[in-house]
Amino acid sequence: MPKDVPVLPEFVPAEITAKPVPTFTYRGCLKRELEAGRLTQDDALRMFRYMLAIRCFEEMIVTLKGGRFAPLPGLRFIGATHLSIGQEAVAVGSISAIDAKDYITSTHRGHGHSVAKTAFAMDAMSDQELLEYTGLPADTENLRDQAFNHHLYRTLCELLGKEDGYCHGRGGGMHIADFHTGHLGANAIVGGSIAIATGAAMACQKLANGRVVLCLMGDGAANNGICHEAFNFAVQDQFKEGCPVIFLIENNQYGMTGQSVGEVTGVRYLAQRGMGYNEESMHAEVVDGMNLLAVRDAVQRAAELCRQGKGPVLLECLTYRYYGHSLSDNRMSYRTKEEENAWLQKDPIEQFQCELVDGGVLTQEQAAAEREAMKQRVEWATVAAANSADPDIREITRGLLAETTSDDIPASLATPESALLTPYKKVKRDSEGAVLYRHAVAEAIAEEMLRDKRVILYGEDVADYGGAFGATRGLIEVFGRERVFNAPISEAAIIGTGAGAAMVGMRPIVEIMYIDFIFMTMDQTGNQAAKARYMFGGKCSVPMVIRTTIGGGKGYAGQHSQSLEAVCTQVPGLKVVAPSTAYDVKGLLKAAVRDDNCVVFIEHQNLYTEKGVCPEEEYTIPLGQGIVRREGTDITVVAYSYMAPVALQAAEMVAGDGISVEMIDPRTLRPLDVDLIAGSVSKTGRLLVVCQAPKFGCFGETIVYTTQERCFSDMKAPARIVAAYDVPPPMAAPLERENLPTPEKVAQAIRELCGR
Ligand SMILES: Cc1ncc(C[n+]2csc(CCOP(=O)(O)OP(=O)(O)O)c2C)c(N)n1
Ligand SMILES: [Mg+2]
Repeated sequence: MPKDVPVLPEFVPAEITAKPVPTFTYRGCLKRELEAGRLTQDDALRMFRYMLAIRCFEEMIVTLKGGRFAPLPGLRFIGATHLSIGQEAVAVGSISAIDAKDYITSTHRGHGHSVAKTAFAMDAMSDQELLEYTGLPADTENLRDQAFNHHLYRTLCELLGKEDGYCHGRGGGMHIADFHTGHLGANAIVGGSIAIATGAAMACQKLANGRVVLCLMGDGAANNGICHEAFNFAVQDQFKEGCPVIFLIENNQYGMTGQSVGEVTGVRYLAQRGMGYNEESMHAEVVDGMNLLAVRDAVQRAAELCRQGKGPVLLECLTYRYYGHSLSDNRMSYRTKEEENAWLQKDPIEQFQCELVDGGVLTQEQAAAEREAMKQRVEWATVAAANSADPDIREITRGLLAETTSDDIPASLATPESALLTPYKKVKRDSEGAVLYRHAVAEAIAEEMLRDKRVILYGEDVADYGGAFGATRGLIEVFGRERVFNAPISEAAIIGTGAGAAMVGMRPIVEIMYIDFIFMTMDQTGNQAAKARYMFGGKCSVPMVIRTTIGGGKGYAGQHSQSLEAVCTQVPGLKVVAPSTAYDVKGLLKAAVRDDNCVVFIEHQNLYTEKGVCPEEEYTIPLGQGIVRREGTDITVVAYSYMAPVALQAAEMVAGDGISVEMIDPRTLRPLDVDLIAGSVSKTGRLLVVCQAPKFGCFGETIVYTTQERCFSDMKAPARIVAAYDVPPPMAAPLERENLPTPEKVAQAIRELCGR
């Protein structure tokens, strides 16, 4: 399909201009907001209380860190202490301005975001919903007050690593999340959630659920590569309805100690950067982040733009953290008392208290009583949390992987025929019923997209071109650009947005053209997509398939021929699949799409043009089940992906020497079918693993170790691995030939192991 916009050689002299970025435009005050009916006294009081809650919460951590909380004399807080005292107006102002159903992503300095998000979400619940959500008894008096106390308790439990914590103590303060109330997670990787927020927003737009995503991020995060990738991803012209994400830079002037202005950036305001991304300068604005009402006003307008299909929006809220980066930081080594005092004069809570008094909502005495009451609530919650149960150590693995799939979904989720641009036709079989491996890939994707409209496909060049290897050719003609689209060359954002979209209800298939580029994504793959479920206490699923390819033998050398599967199998939380036949690639890919976990699906470039029998009928192959490709009695040879046919050829070669090879293709690397392999090795007494990766640390080592652990006493010889040299893949044909396992090399190893 040709592109919508032709690119012609038009060279017109002119100047590039950008939409200006307004700064500090808010001129309102509480009194006027109340008079205009934009706020009620009750709203104002609640916002004041939530700011107080955040401050008291953070002050309690200071006390606990010093071991000075009298009711708990032995308790010393362990874990990170990134406090947001001074920044309360940003958390409360911004979250008060979005709907309870909207999402947020947060940062390592996110206690305030967590306190505010769930508090506002609880305010929007009915009594019945609140009872169900909190688990409080039905006859609870002052339910709303008690529910808020309960929320403080659960937040403190998470910080103290307790079972009652929002993430059951798996995440702690830096990875707190509450998916039930739209909190998609704090993130201890600076910038780690910017693409997740973008993907969640893309999903909201595609699911047409009217929600927006508020991405809270630091000024330091704005300098991380993923920020650029995510900003560009969000502004793409092809998202015609806009991407409803508000990037809110909570600029507290410093990273850890590096200062944004005058040191580690070249701009006065980070919001200026919006000018580089689209014609609207991302609707960027600079906001007084010490003024709750200014933040609220800006975020309300931003959310409105997002809901009108005009997102994304970039807001920079200027604020200040009164403490250091953490409690171990000597902040006076990089800033002055004068600077701190200047910001203290702008204290968000003091400012808002004055507004409350001016607006007739509270008297000074009542405000003081509110402060004392909140302090006591936090103290109560702290004692209760400290005395609550630790997680059970026998349940250390709980929550890592989802046990569920989307096998049984209602027919209403199927793609209606009317939504297809052209009717879908199955791949033509040859007289034996065989198709190319790459056609089996496309067929699996098409079938799953038909079956479930939440499945989308994107990656570099996957649309019109069909991917670098033609494996997705033809899909855009059927499903259109809404569901099959080219991504920018932003590998990290491809995975990060996929993870975000998956967290809020889509089932993305994303493509990383060569596995070599997975290194570009390792935070998003290894720290985000893989870990989210466990860190967040088993409360979210990331049903995403990362399709990628391995290769070798084509002279593409060090950065386009690697076999990096072990980089992925090392990370708990990922499933890894590496099929070797057309039949398997279809059945396994369909199962991977339905799996509720993040699956790295490794296709082999050399196999794309191999044919194999592949029924048109519906079938899936369960992840984690290997297959015996050839039965034998003398030795077990384990090989996957392209090494499987290599090993089978070797088995043929040694058959002439009277050696009977049992060849196993595990198909899924994680979880590995150890039962099948160990059962075979118990029978044959010998194990050889063939791997295309460099030998040291290759996945073959894992196969060897886990097998020997099971059946060492049955083994007649030490296990062996035939793998590549411990070098990056070389280009020169003789070197590359020497580097890769061949049937001859495998046959030789088999003979040696069998003493022939
Ligand atoms: C990718 C990454 N690099 C470095 C760190 C260490 N680190 C933790 S917080 C932080 C500062 C982040 O600054 P900013 O984004 O402005 O957030 P703030 O701490 O000011 O809230 C750094 C460098 C990290 N956690 N992740
Ligand atoms: Mg900062």
